[in-house]
Amino acid sequence: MRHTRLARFAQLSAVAATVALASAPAMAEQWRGWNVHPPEYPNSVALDSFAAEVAEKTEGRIEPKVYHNGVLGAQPDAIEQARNGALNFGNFNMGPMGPIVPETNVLSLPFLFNSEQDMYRLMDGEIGDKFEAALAEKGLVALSWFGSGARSLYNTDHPIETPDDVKGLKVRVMNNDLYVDMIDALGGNATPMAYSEVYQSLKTGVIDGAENNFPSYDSSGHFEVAGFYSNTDHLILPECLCVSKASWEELPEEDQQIVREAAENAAQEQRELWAEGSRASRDAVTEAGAQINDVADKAAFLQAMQPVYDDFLAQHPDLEPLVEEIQAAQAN
Ligand code: BDP
Repeated sequence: MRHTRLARFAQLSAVAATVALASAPAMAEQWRGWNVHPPEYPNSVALDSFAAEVAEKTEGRIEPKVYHNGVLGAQPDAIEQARNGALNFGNFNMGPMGPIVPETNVLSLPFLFNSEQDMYRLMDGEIGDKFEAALAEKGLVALSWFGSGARSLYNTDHPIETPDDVKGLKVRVMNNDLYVDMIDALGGNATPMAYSEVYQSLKTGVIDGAENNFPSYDSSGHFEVAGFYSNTDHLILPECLCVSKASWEELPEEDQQIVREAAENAAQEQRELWAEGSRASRDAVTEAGAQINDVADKAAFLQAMQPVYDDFLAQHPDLEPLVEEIQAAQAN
């Protein structure tokens, strides 16, 4: 008797569970996103907008969360994690992407783009499509392009006016051999290092300088420990809002469309915030006592860095047409 009642109870529970499952909304996908910057940084604000738009328009089917401040690890590791699906998305710079997606090294050739506007125009067009295809082959879907201004050199104790002023300086670079070659070409010693370690290394004299744009120089606090910023503008590097291909391929087409549109809107917002944020950061660091030195002869730096092009193209002749295409698209 007892057994029969229990069996009946079990049967009913099973029915109830099935009904509950059928009527509950599909389980939300929790997406984890990597970001190296603090929450108020232009990229971070745009990434949060991306997350909010995706959650809203998919009615909670995808719930992205952005982890700011690099808490999910250093960029090269985060790129690997996004490739293998351990992370769902991230805002990645094309500098540390080079060792993983060789084609993107083209973007790290110094003075490749004449201006941020040229970079945006070309990355938004067919040239950008070629980089997207290369990234996709390595497991990353680049949905839109963010800007990161122009990177310039900064150091602890003197303005840099000519390539000679870099001689003997220990300069931190992002993880990419091309940047080691770039600093070598100026007579300095390059040290590839994680972004999170640069402040302390400048402070303790492990390095004498680094290179970055104004918003990063400002938000990282590097201006406090390396007060001479010299506008060499040697790198205009795009960044992607990239989704892991593994996560992307699981999405129905309707959701892919939503995610793509949200990424495009985020890029629009980031570019606007970037223009404002760059000016504000420049003012803030100046106010705080950093000395900004407008380099009069940037061509001297381009000339000194020419061996980087020659060596790169000697090693990757297959990428020469792409370099030439980018250069030709900016000739006026
Ligand atoms: C910032 C980039 C970030 C890099 C950082 C760096 O936005 O992706 O990690 O520079 O220098 O400008 O490592």
